[in-house]
Amino acid sequence: MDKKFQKIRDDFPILKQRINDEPLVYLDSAATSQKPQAVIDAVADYYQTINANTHRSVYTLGQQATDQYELARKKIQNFINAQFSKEVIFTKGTTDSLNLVASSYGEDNIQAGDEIVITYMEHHSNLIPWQQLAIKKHVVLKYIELTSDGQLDMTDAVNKITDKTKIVAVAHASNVLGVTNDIKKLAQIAHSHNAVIVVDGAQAVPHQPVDVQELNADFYAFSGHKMLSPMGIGVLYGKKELLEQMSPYQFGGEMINSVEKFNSTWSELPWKFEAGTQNVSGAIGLGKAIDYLNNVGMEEIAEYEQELVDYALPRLLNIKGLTIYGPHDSHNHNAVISFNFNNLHPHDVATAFDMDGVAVRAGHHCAQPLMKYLGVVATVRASFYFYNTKADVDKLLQAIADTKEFFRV
Ligand code: 7TS
Repeated sequence: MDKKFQKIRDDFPILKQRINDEPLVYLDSAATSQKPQAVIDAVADYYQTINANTHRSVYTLGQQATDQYELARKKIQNFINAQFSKEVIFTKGTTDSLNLVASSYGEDNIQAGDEIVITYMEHHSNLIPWQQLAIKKHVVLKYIELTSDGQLDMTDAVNKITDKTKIVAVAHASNVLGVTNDIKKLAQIAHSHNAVIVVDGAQAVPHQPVDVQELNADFYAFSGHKMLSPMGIGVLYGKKELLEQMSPYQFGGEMINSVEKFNSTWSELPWKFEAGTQNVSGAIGLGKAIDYLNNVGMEEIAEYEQELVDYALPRLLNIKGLTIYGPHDSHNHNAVISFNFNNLHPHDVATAFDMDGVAVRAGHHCAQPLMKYLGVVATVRASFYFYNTKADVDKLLQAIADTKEFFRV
């Protein structure tokens, strides 16, 4: 499998660069993925050949832009197996999608006495919208605990989700712990109490096949830029019957049916939630990214990334003075690996790695309550995608050895 994936690197022009006179080893795909030439070309081609505003022009370019934009929606529908294309709302990204649900569904359906349940492993974008809604509505926000190895404590989930719960908001995959959560099971628990489940899929959709109907997610959010496409485009999937009863999130052009002086009516799904000029080139880029991912195969991507983790994790665990957060068993660990070593500050570690051309993220990873829960201020995080190789893992191991030598630890 390594050979096929080795060749894939040629499709990503940025990976050919040298950083500090070393070949670039990009290990920050959890923050954003790199883009293949096909996606870069699709965006350029859009601007060179069919750029026009969508849904408002009868002339040829306007029609072509609209067709391509709506084709991208269809590709996303198939990619996540949504039942209807109108269940796919274009947004700016995961953060925007989750704010949409909190502002619209949350505002309309939460009342005093209700509870919202999230987890300790949430990214701020699946935490603050619920925290602020809870403050505004005077409702209780509950956190599902983690087990000692950083997995979601499903026994605690059963205890925390009750008949008072109206919304369960949970990451499909953590951006820190390398953990993938059992969304199907959590959805069952939520639904048995008549709560809806909102899933943050930012770290899952790029890496594994996702079927929103199989998961039975009520809402599912993800970002294009973490799955090969441009920044500023993302998706909110929502079940049709929920989206239909929800109020618009933003008001303005394109989202209306008719506007009178003192009242207005709204457009149908999905356009009710797409106010103003949309990121058409981004949507087309995301469509192209999905073509690319489908061509490689999501099952194969998942298997290959597992191979990388199986290779990396035991080697990292072998390093004296290095602490890994999240499960130590590689079969329970996805391609996000967070660690600290020898009391070195993560920023110093990441700066030292950069001297070797190795790009990793250091910080709280927009998960401050999780950092507190783990008892750390920050971690170093290496995150892999299918354009990484075992040679990249070896470079990471070398960077760790060099850093230890540099700081004499
Ligand atoms: N949810 C998770 C689990 C994430 O990892 C991220 C981004 C988001 C939501 C927000 O996505 P956005 O596209 O709206 O910004 N995570 C990271 C990260 O871990 N480092 O940089 C961005």
